Amino acid sequence: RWKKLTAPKELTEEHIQEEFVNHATKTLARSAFNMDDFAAYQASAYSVRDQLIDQWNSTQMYHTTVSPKRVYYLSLEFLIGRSMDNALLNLGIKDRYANAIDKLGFNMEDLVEQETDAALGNGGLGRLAACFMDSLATLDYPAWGYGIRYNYGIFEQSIVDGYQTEHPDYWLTFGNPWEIQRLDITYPVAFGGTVIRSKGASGGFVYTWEPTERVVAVAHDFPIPGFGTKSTINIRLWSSKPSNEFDFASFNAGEYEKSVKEQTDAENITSCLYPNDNHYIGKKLRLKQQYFFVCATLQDIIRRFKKTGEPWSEFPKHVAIQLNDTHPTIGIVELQRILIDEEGLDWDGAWKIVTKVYSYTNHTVLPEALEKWTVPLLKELLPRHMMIIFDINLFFLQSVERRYPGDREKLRRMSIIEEGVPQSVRMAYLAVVCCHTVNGVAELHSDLVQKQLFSEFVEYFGAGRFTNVTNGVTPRRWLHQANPRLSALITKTLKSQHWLKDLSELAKLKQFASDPEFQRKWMEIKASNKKRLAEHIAAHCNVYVNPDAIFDVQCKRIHEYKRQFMNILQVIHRYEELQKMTDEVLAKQVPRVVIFAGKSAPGYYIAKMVIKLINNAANVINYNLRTSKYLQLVFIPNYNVSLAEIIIPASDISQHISTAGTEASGTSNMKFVLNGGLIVGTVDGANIEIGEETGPENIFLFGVLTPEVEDIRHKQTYGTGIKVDPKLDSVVESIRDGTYGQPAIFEPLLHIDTMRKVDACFQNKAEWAKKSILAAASMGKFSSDRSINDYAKNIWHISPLPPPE
Ligand code: 26Y
Repeated sequence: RWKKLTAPKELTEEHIQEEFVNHATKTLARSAFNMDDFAAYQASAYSVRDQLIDQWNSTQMYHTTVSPKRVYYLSLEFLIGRSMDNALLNLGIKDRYANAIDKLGFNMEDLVEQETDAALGNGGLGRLAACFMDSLATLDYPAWGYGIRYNYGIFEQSIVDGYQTEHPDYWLTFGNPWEIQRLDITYPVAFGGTVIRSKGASGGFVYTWEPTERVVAVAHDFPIPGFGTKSTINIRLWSSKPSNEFDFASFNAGEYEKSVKEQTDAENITSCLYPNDNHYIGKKLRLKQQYFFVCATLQDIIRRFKKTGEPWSEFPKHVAIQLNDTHPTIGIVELQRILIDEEGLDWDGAWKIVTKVYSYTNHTVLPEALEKWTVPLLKELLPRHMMIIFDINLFFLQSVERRYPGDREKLRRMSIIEEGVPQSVRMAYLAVVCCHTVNGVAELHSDLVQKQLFSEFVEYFGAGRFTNVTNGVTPRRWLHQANPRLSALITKTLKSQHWLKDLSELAKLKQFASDPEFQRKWMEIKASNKKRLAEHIAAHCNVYVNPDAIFDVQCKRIHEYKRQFMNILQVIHRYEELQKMTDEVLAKQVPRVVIFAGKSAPGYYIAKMVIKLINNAANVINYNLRTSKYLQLVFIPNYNVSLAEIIIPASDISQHISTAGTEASGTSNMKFVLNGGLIVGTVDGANIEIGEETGPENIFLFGVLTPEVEDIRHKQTYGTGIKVDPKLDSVVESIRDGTYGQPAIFEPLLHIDTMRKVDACFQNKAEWAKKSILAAASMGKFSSDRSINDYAKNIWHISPLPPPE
């Protein structure tokens, strides 16, 4: 009877309309006379959610019966963006929905626009986690994402008088149809207090942690549908709430105010996402967030494992845990603690299990981004964990000492504890010592991780512990959804949609790269995407950009190492050159629209000044009536996933110009090329591998290689500034051609040169179209499906488990 009642009904247009009306009238309590686009969006969303829940339930039920090895992806950030369009496309029901809704008087494209982004991440690392979840579902892997359900996502940015201003992103105001609150799935989480050591029954010591603060974690499930499969996996995000037991105690003691404060303190833990990207700030609340979510997550994982009835030794056969950077690293210590203090294993038994379960992805080599919690703070919040970290370090250093007797300096350098006042814990070293595998996110980056960041650990543990998994992006969101017309053209040309499941099939487009008819269609789609972006810019920046110009884009977090400053200098230089031109020469210039977007961390002064400079320059450049035909400049406010979906399909070129060796990978570079944009970039991160795939003729790489950077920094210290003065033209020329050695500190000049090359190329329309097609057709490697298969095979050792039909 249950089976019969829960069997999915055929999803006809009529059924969709029934469900829509049902949710409008019952879930939302609206009448037909009171349905605006937002209500219609909500009604559609709730009915799509029902579809997701059906698939989710059968996927989970099936996984429970098979009990395979699962991967758990732990991340402080999931930058999901909108869900409706993505769910409709992945479930393959978008057309049916659009038709059904159309007949009720609504336009699906308008409804999709009503959704607020789930912006629970800063940038690359958070968006990567979201792409990985899409691939895990699409490839039928048994997988879970775990993280925090922040009440406030990354702040909203507006530009006031040229300056960035921040506004809170309370994204849950009107409820959230894309989550299922699980009031029944809760776990206690404790902080603070002391540890009591006593003699155990078998003679050894036992440790009892008596915490002073208790909160509760409540699960919220975000179903993630795969594309072209029934597999629907889950991101489980935890929300904190006060624990009743505890506040009763204060309440009964007559301390009403105290108990209310404890309530709000508890809820504060999951209030907001820290808006720093690649910059560590040692805030106590952030450490609480980290422990809060891994503590709840491990209880959930262990509960699931215990259902198998198998002994602890079998745990690693059921569980792989991936740490998205060091942010969830305290989870390693938590598992060791649970196994020893709660499950009664001895140290070695617990250690064997822990080290078979965890693996760690490093996303940056920038020293200022590496987490180092101070020992006093860790002791205060997590006294038992601090003891365990000291023990892990002790055993580790003892074995280093055995290998390198008497080398005190080596012990100091490799110690998980950094000496100083106060001492601190190097979280990356802790992760390297405890994980079976450590990976970087692009070939060059993984190389630097091994040679620069962890070189002594590579020597000590062997190179086998270290590997590379080059990042990728999901072609479902970043081509099929963001660029529906290009997706349709590709499907029509390849006579199948299968490329969306196997992106390497894009290579078959290469045979059409010189076909004038295909080029025309390809470039017409680019032109219409540019028009769409131009409309957005008109609405949000009050600038009417020339859609026939080269659209030259740099959108990403504002950071010194990403060198937006160098880019804006190049733009100002270009503007000044235009001023000197006669009308005749001016008329021959290739028009250009330069587009910046991106958020700065609220406390990052220099980055904020770069935003101000861009906006000030825009105010001069755009109002010069003589030259604005040839050069326009805009800063589009509030860069987020939804805006990226408009900008990326509309770019002719995009800039990825970090100092060599600083950008671990970059992932938007992949998205731009996938959409037929060309890269202007340095020899850094994934740019290198993208260039290998496209061939050097279809990417504009410039600048020096990583090993030269150090050398140059040194020279720069003793060198003098350079002036771009016409009188020095010949001098500059000789610098450029290398007469005085590597032209490294003159990268701004090389950047200017590269932009000239772009102008020249753009004038040959057919050649440009060919480059655009060939580059996009070479992007097979950069599907996150390939990344996930790499992880599954080489690190997690898990297999796909497609649900039975
Ligand atoms: C410690 C804390 C404040 C912190 C918070 C966020 C540290 C780092 C981050 C975020 C880092 C990040 O987004 N890194 C980016 O990861 C991408 C995915 O691997 C890379 O493509 C990109 O190059 C890298 O900067």
